[in-house]
Amino acid sequence: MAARKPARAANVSREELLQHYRDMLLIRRFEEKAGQMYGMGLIGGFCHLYIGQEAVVVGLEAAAEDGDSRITTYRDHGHMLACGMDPKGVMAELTGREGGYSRGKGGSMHMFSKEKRFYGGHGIVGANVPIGAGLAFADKYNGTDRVTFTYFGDGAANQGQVYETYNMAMLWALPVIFVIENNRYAMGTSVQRATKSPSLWERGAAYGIPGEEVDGMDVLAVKAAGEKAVAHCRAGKGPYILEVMTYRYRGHSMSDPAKYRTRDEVQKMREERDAIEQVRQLLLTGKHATEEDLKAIDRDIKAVVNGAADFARESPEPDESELMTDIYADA
Ligand SMILES: Cc1ncc(C[n+]2csc(CCOP(=O)(O)OP(=O)(O)O)c2C)c(N)n1
Ligand SMILES: [Mg+2]
Repeated sequence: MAARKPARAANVSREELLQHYRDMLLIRRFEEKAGQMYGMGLIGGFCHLYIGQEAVVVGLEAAAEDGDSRITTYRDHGHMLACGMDPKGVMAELTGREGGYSRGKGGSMHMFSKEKRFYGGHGIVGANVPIGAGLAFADKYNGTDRVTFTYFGDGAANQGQVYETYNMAMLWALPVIFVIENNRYAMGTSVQRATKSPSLWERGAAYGIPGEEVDGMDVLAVKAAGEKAVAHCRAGKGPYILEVMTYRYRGHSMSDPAKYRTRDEVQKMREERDAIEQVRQLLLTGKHATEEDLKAIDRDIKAVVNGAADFARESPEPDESELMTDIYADA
């Protein structure tokens, strides 16, 4: 990936940089806390952390507007925080408590918010992609100019249903942005081992869908690409593909033997490409903030995350009477 071009930062306001910094840091600190709570046995089942990929969802949410929809995979905590869902409700769901977004019955991979138009949280690889196109279909059918962000991974990009969806999305000019979060690995299989056509966004050409590759460790580049994609969709031109090149620092899930990559590789990405550190440097070198200011932000965010963890611990487990509720929608 190319090094940051300093010119890009010149047009960005102090407030915007600080907002990106806060939003990315909230995800990182939240995920670190979730990792700790998993280790303590307070979170059970599957738990896929988003650490390293923060700039993807923060940059794209900065390009979204109220009323737009988002849908993603099991690696979903960052998406929920970035679209403004309450960290308390997310953490309480991770711990299986009544105060969680799915009242403690969904867990890490199954949370939703009608208010924020966040449609989950899906455990089956690729399965959220056609649902995302369906959301866009509904928006178009209802005559709105809303856009749906449909996130999936590099591994999911080899799923057949993705291509059936591409075909229909282009045929019907659906306002959907397909966001491929290319973190270089599926569960443990590198992109190079899984495919001979590693440029994943270019596969859209077979269906006439435009797209581009984006540096996913540069939140400003992600936002700029997101704005372009949103404008394309809102103008009624149909779908757009963003292949966002990113990296996850932690294992695929909390149980990952990590034999498929070296520690050096992870360390190098953290040291040289970290998205939060890049914004931190822009804030400091541009004299937008001092080390003290940034420490204060970190303290504030840690307080929010600790508050979420306390709320989760104190929230009761769902009552037995909830066992058969929320299975079917009310007619
Ligand atoms: C249909 C299906 N096949 C296999 C799995 C097991 N599985 C869960 S995540 C995953 C890897 C997906 O990798 P990628 O799409 O790159 O997303 P990432 O985890 O890197 O975010 C696999 C194979 C699954 N959940 N669903
Ligand atoms: Mg992946």
